[in-house]
Amino acid sequence: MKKLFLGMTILALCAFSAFSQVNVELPKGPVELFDGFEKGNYWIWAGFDYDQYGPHKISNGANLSMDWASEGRHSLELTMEAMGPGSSKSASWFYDGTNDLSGTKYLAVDIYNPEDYTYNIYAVLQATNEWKWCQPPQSYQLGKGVHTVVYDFREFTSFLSDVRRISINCDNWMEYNKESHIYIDNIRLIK
Ligand SMILES: [Ca+2]
Repeated sequence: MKKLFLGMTILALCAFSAFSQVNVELPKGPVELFDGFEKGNYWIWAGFDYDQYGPHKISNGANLSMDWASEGRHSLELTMEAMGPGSSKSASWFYDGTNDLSGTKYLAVDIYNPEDYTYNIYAVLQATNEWKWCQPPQSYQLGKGVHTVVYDFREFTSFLSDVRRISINCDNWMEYNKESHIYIDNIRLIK
């Protein structure tokens, strides 16, 4: 009986952790708002025309929204197609522009997932004429709820004076049978 109780407790804890919120403590350092989506939308979604960079993406929208915000009144709503058996299960939303992000050590983002699905979210910067791929090791499994995540770009310091693209990406291995969405807001640079 004791063993059964212990087993049930462990199961309950596992279930809790699967839906618990991810709140990464912000590293110390000056914080600068990069995009809070209050001054327009500069983000686009990778879709059919993105095939030259890899397989078809399931991202199909990037729109300003007032449904949720962690800073100001707007966030960016990122939408995805259903993830069927033949789907790439990979989505990407990006901001193209030449930015001097010198001195940036970390990128912090608030993410709201209203769905009953878990998403694997990571960030990538591409820099210089060579579009060097700068991908930090962090990747977060985000269940339903509001999360704050931090990506560590310290190993790419020498490239950050000439950033050409900032992308938020979602890779999943499960099959989700309906279109879904997440929201991002308050993208901060920590220097
Ligand atoms: Ca905002």
